[in-house]
Amino acid sequence: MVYMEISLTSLEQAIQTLEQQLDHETELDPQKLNTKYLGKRGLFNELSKQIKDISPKDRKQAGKLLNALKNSLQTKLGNLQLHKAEDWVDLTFPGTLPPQGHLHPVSQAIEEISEIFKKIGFTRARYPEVDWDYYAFGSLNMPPDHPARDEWETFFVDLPADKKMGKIVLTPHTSNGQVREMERLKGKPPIRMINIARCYRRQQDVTHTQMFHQFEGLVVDQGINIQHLKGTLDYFAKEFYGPGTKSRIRPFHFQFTEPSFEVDFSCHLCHGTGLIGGEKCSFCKSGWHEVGGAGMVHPNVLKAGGIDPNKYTGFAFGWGVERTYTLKEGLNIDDIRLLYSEEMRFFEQF
Ligand code: FA5
Repeated sequence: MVYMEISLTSLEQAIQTLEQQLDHETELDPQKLNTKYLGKRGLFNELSKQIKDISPKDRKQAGKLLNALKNSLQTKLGNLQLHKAEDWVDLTFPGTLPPQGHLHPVSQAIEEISEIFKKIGFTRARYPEVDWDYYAFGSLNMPPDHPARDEWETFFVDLPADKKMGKIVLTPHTSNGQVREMERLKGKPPIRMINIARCYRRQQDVTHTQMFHQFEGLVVDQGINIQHLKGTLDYFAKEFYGPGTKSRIRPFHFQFTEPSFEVDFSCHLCHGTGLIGGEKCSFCKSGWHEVGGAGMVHPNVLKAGGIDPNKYTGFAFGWGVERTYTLKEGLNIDDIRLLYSEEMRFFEQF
């Protein structure tokens, strides 16, 4: 066979030239560079074809040289790509925003609830969350040792009782603010209070936590009646849950209101019918969700606050913030304990 023999030396020179060419390369696009040097029809493959023109005795050495060249090209091109990626700044590219936190969903709910009541003239109040038995129970028409205290699964602070005020408790409801608000106004209505605070009870399951929040409304003035209470409930239902929502009151018993009610709001899924496509609504089961209690302020409570029950009447309500909030359309929170977990994937959704 006749062929133009190429010496090992000239192959070495060609290899050196190719390496130098890459060292002084002006092309910037990493992909184009790769194709130019290592592509199917690239410079390396062109050079490798010369191996067939090398004398058989030198071919093994020529193969080694070409392999070393390939490794060197790959390394240099790899480094070049990294380098180019670091250097490359697109000034028109939008910046990366730092991660941003937000208010806890319960704080968001408290803000929204406060705003809704502010629009109809309620003033936000805060009263102690660690308070005397007197404000949590005694002043609310529950004489000492009245068994109704048990209904609230109360945490009692292990300290001696005060003669007049009784023991210290972690307030199990925001109703402790009722007589405190009457005292603040020195027994002189009108009162339109919304008291939002933490409450504590010895309870824990999917709808109960040991620490939770309630919001307590109290209105006292001349001529206040159940219609004012019902109007307020309807107003809140529409503002918080949407225009189609209705409220309902059912007879109940609390020591501090007479008459007393449980308050329900219509379910947003079945619109109060209890049925979806002929089947029982799986969210509410009955068309309604209970959120808390309400009633007309008991005359004994008005008296405890220094208000004349023959002249003034009032209504009060107290609902769980978590309970009220988790019933909002689209939230679908079936375990309120999640609100007090450390599950960031849950909180990032709000
Ligand atoms: C009361 O606490 C009364 N003080 C409400 C009231 C105020 C009635 C003014 C009349 C006038 P009740 O124990 O039902 O009532 O609690 C009211 C609401 O608080 C419940 O419906 C629920 O929404 C919420 N709640 C009670 N316990 C817990 C708990 N452990 N975890 C979360 N929410 C709770």
